[in-house]
Amino acid sequence: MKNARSKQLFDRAQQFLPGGVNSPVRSFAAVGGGPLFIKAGKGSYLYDEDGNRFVDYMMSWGPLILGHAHPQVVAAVIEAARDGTSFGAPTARETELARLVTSALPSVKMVRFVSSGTEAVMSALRLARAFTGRASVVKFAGCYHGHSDGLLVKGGSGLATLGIPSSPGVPSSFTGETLIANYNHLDEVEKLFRQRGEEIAALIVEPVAANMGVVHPLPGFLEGLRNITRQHGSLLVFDEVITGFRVGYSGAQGLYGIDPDITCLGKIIGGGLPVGAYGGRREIMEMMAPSGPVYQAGTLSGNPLAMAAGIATLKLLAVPGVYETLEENSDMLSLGLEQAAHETLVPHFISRLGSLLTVFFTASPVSDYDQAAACDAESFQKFFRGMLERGVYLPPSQYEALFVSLAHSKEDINLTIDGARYALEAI
Ligand code: KE4
Repeated sequence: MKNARSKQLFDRAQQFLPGGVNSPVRSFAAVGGGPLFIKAGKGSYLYDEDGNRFVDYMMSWGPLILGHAHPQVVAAVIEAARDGTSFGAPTARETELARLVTSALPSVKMVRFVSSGTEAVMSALRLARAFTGRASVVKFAGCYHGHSDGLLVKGGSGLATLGIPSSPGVPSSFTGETLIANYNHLDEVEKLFRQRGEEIAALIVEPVAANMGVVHPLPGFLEGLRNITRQHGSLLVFDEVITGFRVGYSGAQGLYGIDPDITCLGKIIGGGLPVGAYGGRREIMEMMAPSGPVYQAGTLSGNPLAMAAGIATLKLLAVPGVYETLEENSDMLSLGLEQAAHETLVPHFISRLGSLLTVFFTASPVSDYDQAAACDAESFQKFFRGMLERGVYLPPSQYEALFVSLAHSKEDINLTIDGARYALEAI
């Protein structure tokens, strides 16, 4: 595969950008070799600077559920841009996107737009602490909620432990109020709340984990979190930055019938432009300045171009049959990958929910972070490389999800399955 131009661009990028990228996971560090520099995306395809075409399952890490450069999304952004790119003042588009979000998610009566998922989560936890008057926050090992200081933590050994900073530059005083439990281990959460419930402002969870690979909540897990937090006067925060409008038009909360107190969103609601959001019931959200005392602000929050892209995207997702098409094509992909892995005798566990999918290289099911971390990273690396050689671009990490879009055709999926047979035979 030609990659001279990407190499040249990567060498140059590393002179000006740490690691040559603006987000670490793009660096291909987990899969070896340098990253490919992308020139364009169209529908289900990525085109790199060396003229290679790939069927893309990274899809910008989730926002592009309609595929790259959807004509109606592009047209909406161009139309908005003709009237200016930013005003720092309220616009009708912000209210329209807020209306679409609140009508899709019954637990969200009011919403605040920001510019990233990190910003949404950081603000949501500040709000939860203010609303409850408490300081501690519970998160799960293997769940990722953006890079705000208090959430860059890793669990110690054993049961729920105090968060230990997982990055230099984060003082232990910033993570001392972050408590860690294991995903799908409700017993650990029960014990933690018995011990410290009155100190806990919120528990934040990816309702379907997708940052340790796709890991389903076990039956009763989410209901248990809802009951335990309610019982102790803590808020339940659903981080639906990935699952929001991905696993259904009403997100994971609609799929599982759970009403969180605060929901965080991102990715899809921006249609590929920078948008994050957090929302919940009125009595909570009205604590946010200027209606209440909790401060949060942003120069480009509610940016008109991003709002236009989000509105166009959500309107297209509201068309009947959209999620059925995603389900049909994602199921076809999953079955094909399962068949290919079975034929090549490669130990695997394929985890799929809707158009989110992960191929774990392990012989046993994955339901928590320890099991995900025990997967064979070398096999994943060979799989990634083999797929790239056959024109299929996967997220460059075992701990990410493949994102199927409405632009992926049955031909794309058959090409992917053929590529998988080739890639798996090399393992
Ligand atoms: P951003 O700040 O990257 O917009 O969102 C942070 C975030 C919050 N919550 C969840 C569940 C997320 O998955 C993310 C970000 N996702 C990663 C990929 N899984 C972004 C990719 C990257 O860091 O470059």
